[in-house]
Amino acid sequence: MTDIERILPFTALLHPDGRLEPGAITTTRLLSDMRAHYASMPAGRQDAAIYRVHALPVPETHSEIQCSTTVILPGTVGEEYFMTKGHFHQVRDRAEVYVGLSGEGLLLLAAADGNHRVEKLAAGTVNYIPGGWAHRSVNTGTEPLVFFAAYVGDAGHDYVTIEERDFPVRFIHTSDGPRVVPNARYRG
Ligand code: PAN
Ligand code: ZN
Repeated sequence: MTDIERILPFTALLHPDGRLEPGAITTTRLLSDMRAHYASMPAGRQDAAIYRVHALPVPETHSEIQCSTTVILPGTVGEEYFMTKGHFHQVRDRAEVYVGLSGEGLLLLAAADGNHRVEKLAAGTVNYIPGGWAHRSVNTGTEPLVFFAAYVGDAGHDYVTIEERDFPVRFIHTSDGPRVVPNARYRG
């Protein structure tokens, strides 16, 4: 018999605020964790929370499905919205599905060849993220943006490529709503 890490069936509760219980592992990303990602960083507020990820503990194998929620708080850093770091999956061809639960935002997808797409991510949306597309989510609203994510268990996260190359566009807060602008720091 092969030695495959197995788990038993389980049921978790998804709270309206995005927390998953019981057993989820929560990661909080602070402004100080986002240095590589914003065009300008304010001097203060380094310990301000930008987003949280609540992940159910599932083995990181290709036969399981990772399940997590993300809660991005409303706010801006300079003229840019609160957002996730963004990543490629370490195993590039691994796909993912996002289900929007509450709030209003955008999902930025970028392929290695520079092709990019901006999709709506909000209460009721279902986003399919094919393998090979880096993804970042952005809260453009005034409430927390909450979404559920399910992805192939061994996908892993490559943050380094995004830190080095960034995304082709950025999202600027204006009085007329979000504006998509080219990202001068993009190294595609
Ligand atoms: C999501 C993300 C989550 C946080 O669960 O991991 O929204 O974004 P970063 O990982 O870019 O910080 C997902 O896409 N998992 O694969
Ligand atoms: Zn992902």
